[in-house]
Amino acid sequence: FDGGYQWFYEGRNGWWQYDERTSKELEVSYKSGEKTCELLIAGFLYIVDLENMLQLRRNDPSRRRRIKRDFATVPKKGVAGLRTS
Ligand code: V3L
Repeated sequence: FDGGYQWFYEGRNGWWQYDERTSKELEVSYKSGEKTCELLIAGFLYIVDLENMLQLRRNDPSRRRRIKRDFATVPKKGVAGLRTS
């Protein structure tokens, strides 16, 4: 991954890393200068707003989470809901 960066979404008290496939999608969109990116996660469509760094459920935008692109080495809860350590 470019410069050791990864993508994260916010959990209750920490950050989850996106799964590898989704991270790659986000990175491509980000690098192309796209303002949004559509993701299919566990059967739900989400919009990622890359300008405001938010993930929103497409059919219920009140379900929103902050996201960040950060060093792969920062503390995290796990990957895509799977706890590490
Ligand atoms: N990747 C994987 N699962 C996701 C993602 C994503 N990008 N976005 C939402 N979900 P919502 P704590 C999260 C899951 O935003 O204890 C974590 O992965 C989301 O899972 O309302 O709060 C954990 O599994 C949630 O289960 O649409 O840190 C879980 O929350 C569900 O989709 C608990 O994490 C609805 O999220």
